[in-house]
Order: sequence, then C-alpha cells, then structure tokens
Amino acid sequence: MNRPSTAPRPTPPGTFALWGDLADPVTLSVARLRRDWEQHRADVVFDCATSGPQRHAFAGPLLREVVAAALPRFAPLRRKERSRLLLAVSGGDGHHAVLSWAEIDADFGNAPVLLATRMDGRDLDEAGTQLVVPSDRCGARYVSAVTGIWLGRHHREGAAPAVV
Ligand SMILES: Nc1nc2c(c(=O)[nH]1)N[C@H]1C(S)=C(S)[C@@H](COP(=O)(O)O)O[C@H]1N2
Ligand SMILES: [Mo]
Repeated sequence: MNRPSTAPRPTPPGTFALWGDLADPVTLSVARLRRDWEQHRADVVFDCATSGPQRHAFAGPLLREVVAAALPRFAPLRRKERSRLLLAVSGGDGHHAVLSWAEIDADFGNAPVLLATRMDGRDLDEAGTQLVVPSDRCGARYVSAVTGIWLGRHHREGAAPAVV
C-alpha cells in the first residue's frame, strides 16, 4: 500500500482494472481469472426488486485471493490496517457496488465472494467477470460486466461535522 494510482484507461472488452491505493494497477481477463486461481462454485438465489427471485450457478476465484495475489504488497498488512480497506466494483454500464475488505477477509467476515468466470454453464470471457455475493439477499451487488475494482483506505479528514 503506498501512493494512489490514477484511474485506469478503458480496459479491453471482457477485462477489468484492479487499481487504487496500490503501487501497480493490473488489468485482468476472465481467462486469467480461470487459469491462475482455484475455481469455487456458488449456487445462489437472490432477490430483485423489479424482477423477483433469480437463481444462478456461478464458478470463479475468490475475490480476496485475486486481490491479495495480484497485489503482493497488500498481504502483510496487519488486521487493524485491513479493517479500513474499501473495495468499489464497477460495471461498464455505470452500476457500482462497494464492499468492505473485512467482509471477505478470512480474519473478519470471511464471505466467499467470487469473481465469476462462468455463469449457468456459459463462460464469461466476452461479457466480463461478475461479482458474486452469496451472502446477499438482494441482487444489486451482483455487478455484471465488471470493468474496474478499486481498493482504497478510508481516511478521516479533519474533524467530524458538528451534530445538529
Ligand atoms: N453491470 C450491472 N450489473 C448489475 C445490475 C446493473 O444494472 N448493471 N443490476 C443488479 C441487480 S439490481 C440485480 S437484481 C442483478 C440482476 O441479475 P439477473 O440478470 O440475473 O436478473 O444484477 C445486478 N448486477
Ligand atoms: Mo435488482
């Protein structure tokens, strides 16, 4: 963790940028997610406010393993430093969802959040990876066609606003 990187340029179709408070942003393809990390399965049901319950079968690596392996300097952070990390996941259509790192960290919430390489028997190489949050009841954080994942630290700047 050191100097902030700038926002990435648009990535090639089906790929996403991993960037933020990190020395070296990387661009990852679905093929690389499949090749370089163990694939986990998740059969999920989530609810959508507009279209009702959806059932899907996903496979892909754990988000925490991709972030930790792609950014080796991150791994040695102590638990107390990890507790203020944030992740923002962006779809190419402008849909965004945030997670706290602690939700997925094995020392904290340990949620098996995936970056899918496959959905319902179809590879996602062309569409791009999809965030899979099996512990969510609602589908809004299942961001599809992911183009960016930002990792950053919360910074408290100045005094808290006065309570009115
Ligand atoms: N990129 C992107 N991903 C998205 C959304 C979106 O608008 N854009 N909508 C979310 C919402 S609200 C739901 S309920 C699910 C819908 O999943 P479905 O395609 O299986 O219905 O996708 C989620 N992922
Ligand atoms: Mo939804």
